This record gives sequence, C-alpha cells and structure tokens, in this order.
Amino acid sequence: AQSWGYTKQDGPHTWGQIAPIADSGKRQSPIDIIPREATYQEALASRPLRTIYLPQNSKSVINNGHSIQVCIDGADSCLTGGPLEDDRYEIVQFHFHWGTTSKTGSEHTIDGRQYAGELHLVHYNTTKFSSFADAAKSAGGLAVLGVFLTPGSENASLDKLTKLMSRVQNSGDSLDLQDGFDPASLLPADKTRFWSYPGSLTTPPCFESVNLDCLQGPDRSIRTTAGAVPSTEDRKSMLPC
Ligand code: BO1
Ligand code: ZN
Repeated sequence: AQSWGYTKQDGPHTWGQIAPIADSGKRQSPIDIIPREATYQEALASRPLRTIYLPQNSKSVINNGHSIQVCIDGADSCLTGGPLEDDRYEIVQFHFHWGTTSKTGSEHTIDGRQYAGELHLVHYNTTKFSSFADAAKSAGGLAVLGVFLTPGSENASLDKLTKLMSRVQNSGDSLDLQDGFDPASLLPADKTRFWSYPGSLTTPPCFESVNLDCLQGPDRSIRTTAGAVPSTEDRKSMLPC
C-alpha cells in the first residue's frame, strides 16, 4: 500500500490518490467548528456521555509512523450515552495529533483557530458490528471522542504518557504498559458539553463511518505544561510532520 504523511509530497492534499473519498466525500473530517452556527440539543442535557474504561485494558504504546498510539484490548471498556442512542461503542485505541509549535497541531479548528494538539479516542459499535473492520466501513460504525490540547498547567496523567514517548521515537517502536493506563483520566469531568457531527476518519482510508466526533469545548480542554507536550525536537524525531 502506498504511504501517506504530512509533508508537501504526501500531505492531505494528496490523500485523494490513495483514498478517493477524501476528495469526493460529503462528510469528511476534520471540520472548522463555528459555535454560533451550532444548535443546542436540549435532549442531550440529560444524556451525558458515559465511559467505562478499565486501566488494565490499555496494553501498549506504539509509534505507527503517523502518531503515537495506545492500543487497548477494549472488550470490557466502552462509550455510551449522549447522541449514541442505545448502542455500545468499544474502545480500540487512542492517539494524538500535534504540530511543531504550540500554535498548530489540532485537526479540528474552532472559528478557524487551531489548537496545540488533539487527542482521539477511537471506538466501534459492538451493538451493530462484530469487528472494527466491519464497523469502519459503515455509517454509524465508529465514534471518535476528541479532546483539544493546549499548553497550561501540568496534567499528571498526560505526563505519564509523554514520559514514555522518548522510548518509541521510531516508526514501529512499541512498549508494554505494565501498569495499564486509564483513558478516562485524559477526559474533562463534564461529559454533557460537546459538539457532535457526522464525520469520517481524518486520515486514509478516510471512511465516512464516524457517527460522531465529539469535541470538547476549548474552555474544557485538558491543559498541559509546555514540558508535558513533547519538545519540538522530540516531535521531529517521532513524527514526519
Ligand atoms: S482518526 O481518529 O479519525 N484520526 C482515525 C483515523 C484512521 C484510523 C483510525 C482513526 N484508522 C484505522 C485503521 C485500521 C485500524 C484502526 C484502529 O484504525 O484503518 O486499520 O485497525 O487502530
Ligand atoms: Zn486521529
């Protein structure tokens, strides 16, 4: 398979060559969120998103050549509630998107403004599908929970991961999470305020199966110290950005 990345040669404007839906699709993520054009759904006020995550389900940290990813054996870990109707979405992995400065990195923007980074927790619908691969091809198959990252005070939980990142500097590197890791520790406490829309995988294969992308408001984003975000040098060695 042809590879993709973030350089001039293989960046997003070229992804349509390997994933035609990236160019022809009608619900491609990411998007620019314009809060004044979003509608408030009263019904969701009494339906918070609910996560049941078991720390011991987080198995490893890998550098997959595109991102740093925590792999989860999520059989007992799931996302429900909010706009997800009565379906259950099992978590399979979470990963980060970031740039080379604290001004760039997030994929989604708010009123055109980009954030330093974006965390994606990737889930698939186990009520309707028997595997991630099946779900990924179908509308309503996936749910990605997004959290903007912005420099600020230290986040002890994120620190645990960024400390490990120096051990997976090259594509293909991985390490075992001996003590597990609780993905819920990276989420804001308020699970009733989020934006949601029908979207897609943000990278090839860009499938339009993401029922919702829930983006916490920037005021609710997890704050990290400058030191908690990998240094520009570290990021250069970890990711081709
Ligand atoms: S994202 O959350 O929209 N950035 C996103 C983008 C691409 C994938 C997942 C999330 N890709 C898929 C791969 C599968 C893999 C799966 C789970 O991620 O296409 O091969 O099994 O890791
Ligand atoms: Zn992502």
